[in-house]
Amino acid sequence: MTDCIFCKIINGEIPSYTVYEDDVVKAFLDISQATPGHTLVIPKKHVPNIYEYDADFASQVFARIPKIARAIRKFNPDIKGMNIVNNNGEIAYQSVFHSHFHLIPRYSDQDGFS
Ligand code: DGP
Repeated sequence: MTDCIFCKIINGEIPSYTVYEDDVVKAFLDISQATPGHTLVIPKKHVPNIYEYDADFASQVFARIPKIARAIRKFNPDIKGMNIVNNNGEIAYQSVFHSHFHLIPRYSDQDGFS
């Protein structure tokens, strides 16, 4: 999709810090880090939200999330937990309309993210 920020990140028009990439998803650091290591996992195919996932697409995308979560956790032993968040629709605080999953590492109960 030509006007989509995340499609531009996938095709390299907008730079990003890549955490993981394969033929189905790309994972990169969120520009606005809720906590250090805050990563977005996005499908390479442009879909605006979760309602557009069929079962096969969902299984491909979802299967990759635990692997990426483990890699982030392994990278920093101070990570004590992780929130995984997926916003759908403006009312649910979605601001980029290319489906994505926030992987937000948690360090302590005072890491500034609630
Ligand atoms: P959401 O509110 O759930 O739609 O989250 C969108 C996230 O996308 C938000 O945390 C900021 C991030 N974001 C927006 N533009 C860019 C960008 O150009 N680069 C990166 N790395 N992240 C972006």
